[in-house]
Amino acid sequence: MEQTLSPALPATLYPPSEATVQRARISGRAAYDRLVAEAEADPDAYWGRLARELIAWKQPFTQVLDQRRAPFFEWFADGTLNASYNCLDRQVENGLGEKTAIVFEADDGAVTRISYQDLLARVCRTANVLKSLGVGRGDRVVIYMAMSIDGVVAMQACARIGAIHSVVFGGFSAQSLRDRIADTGAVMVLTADQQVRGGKQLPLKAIVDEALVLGGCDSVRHVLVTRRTGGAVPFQAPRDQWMADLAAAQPPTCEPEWVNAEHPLFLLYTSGSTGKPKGVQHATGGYLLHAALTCQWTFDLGPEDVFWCTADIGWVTGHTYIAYGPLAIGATQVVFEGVPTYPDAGRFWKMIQDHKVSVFYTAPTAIRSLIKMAEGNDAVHPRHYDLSSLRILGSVGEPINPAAWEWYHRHVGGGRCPVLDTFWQTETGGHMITPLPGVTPLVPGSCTLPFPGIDAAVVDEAGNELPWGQGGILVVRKPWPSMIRTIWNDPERFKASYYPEEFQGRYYLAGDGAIRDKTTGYFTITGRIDDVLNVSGHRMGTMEIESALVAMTDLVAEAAVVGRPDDTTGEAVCAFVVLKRPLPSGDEARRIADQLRNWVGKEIGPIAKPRDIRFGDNLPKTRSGKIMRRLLRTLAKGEAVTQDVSTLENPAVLEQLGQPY
Ligand code: 6R9
Repeated sequence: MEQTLSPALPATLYPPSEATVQRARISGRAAYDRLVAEAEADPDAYWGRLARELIAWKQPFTQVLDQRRAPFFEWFADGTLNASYNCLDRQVENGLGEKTAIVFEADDGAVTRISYQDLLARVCRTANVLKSLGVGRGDRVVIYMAMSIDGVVAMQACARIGAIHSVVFGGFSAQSLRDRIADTGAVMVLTADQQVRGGKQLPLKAIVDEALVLGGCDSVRHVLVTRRTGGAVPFQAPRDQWMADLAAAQPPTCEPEWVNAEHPLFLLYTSGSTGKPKGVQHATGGYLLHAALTCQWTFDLGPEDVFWCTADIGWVTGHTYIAYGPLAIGATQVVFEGVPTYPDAGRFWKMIQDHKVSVFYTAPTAIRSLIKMAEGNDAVHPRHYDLSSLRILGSVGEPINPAAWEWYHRHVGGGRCPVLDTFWQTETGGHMITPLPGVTPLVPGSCTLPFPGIDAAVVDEAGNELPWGQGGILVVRKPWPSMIRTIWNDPERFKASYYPEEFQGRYYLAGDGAIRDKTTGYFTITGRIDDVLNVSGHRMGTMEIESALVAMTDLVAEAAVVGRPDDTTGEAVCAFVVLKRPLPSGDEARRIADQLRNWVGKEIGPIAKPRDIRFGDNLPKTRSGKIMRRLLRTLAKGEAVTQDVSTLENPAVLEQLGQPY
């Protein structure tokens, strides 16, 4: 008989503080319930109301949701708008022209501020440059730039003229860049001479050059280069030009291109479970609505806040919570070029102190590594910084284990700031399941309840809703405005991935497993569906075991758990562990492995004990900081690694992790 290991949510609930409730835009459970009820009673009226309140339309829409081509849903389809107008002109017209839009801190600590009116002028000049080179509505523009004001300007400039941007993370290789340029059929690439991270100058333009000769990039007519370091870069006339030279010759105004709400705003490539990355396509109107709305409701951003999202613009988080959302509501935000550990691991805390950041949004992987650093060197512990400006903390990208949550809450938030564990995906455009600061009592390890209007559920393989307490497949029943529209060039893959036949098109399939708490109904994400293990008929999330391991805070810095096939038990649990002490071997390694097994056995149950445990100096991660689980599964099976490991920071770790104990 299959049995579900309960997630055993800790009993501690952290209720919102009186101060937070007083201040929050959405206050108290009753307010949340009213919104949920409004959305349920008449989704069109609910989303239509919000779309009218939060977005400035050139031509108002007359229909909210059009389901005729389901699952290719359309929202606000006959309305017209411009995303850049909504983010910039609107603020200037509302008297916020002189307000700081972006506080940019460079790798070396140099700070540049730009106001809304100056940002608008820069976006307009850049938009005019693009237009003067024949780029227009519907053309694809690939952006290969680092964290910078110029990067945000590039995205906004595309939006202004109706061009579709596709940002490629500046850490991706020439081959990945080529694949994305070829798939989008981009007519232009926007890049910079170099990027600077952790005191090092790294190439950008040179990688574009490499990508463009790999074949399949004939569509690219222009490469425009922003100057960052002044380092020498080869130029190929007439294809390559300096952006600054062209922009200086352009006027600082540019009439926005009014597009239909369904006009694609951007393509962003993300990994699927197999094969080549998918070009996730987002639509202008619905996406912008959710970006703005979640900034207001989840982050509770107001005029006096300083928001800082540490994501890179190469990921969806940097799109929604840097390039669009905060600007669409006229907030002030910090944009950071560097890395959290340079010049030391106190950088984040120092920046929060210096810029008086009030709402801070980062990833569990960053928190876990900073915990490890702070424990190794007290000088970079957050307690040495004045973090009293903080009022809300957020987490995104992967499950945050309770130990990291507690540390973040206590040492960064001083025990007074709610930690919002926001669950969402590239495909969902913005937050899906998340606490709201003035509403939701928090439970470490749970993303709590759906954002009002998001109809999330946990179902079994046949699509039947499961009772609370039983783990299953996370789905979204009703469409929502910021959902993925299609996969670029591959509508069939869109349907197969997200609206598979098993569910007869009834649900959006997130690709994650989830379980709802028996009494609160809170959601806990149990990991990607392919990460859910089944050992002797017992179903358990890899995350539960990881959490148990990292709860040994004096010994374990980080852990990742995957399954490997086993003839008798179906699957066996394999744990990859980074210790807070030098890499062990031989008897010592065996002794520590046993200690960890016994601990997990005690924490979750004997069934969850890892069959084998492997130690490494670190874990293999993608450049975005996600653990490369597929690679770990290969290692766990004892098979030769055939995956692309070119993005690994420390390839030597593969050998260490090959040894089971
Ligand atoms: C925004 C983003 C999406 C996948 C998603 C899930 C994992 C993201 C999470 C989380 C647990 C959270 N994920 N947030 N898991 N709790 N709060 O990260 O988008 O890069 O597309 O990743 O990340 O597995 O399916 P993306």
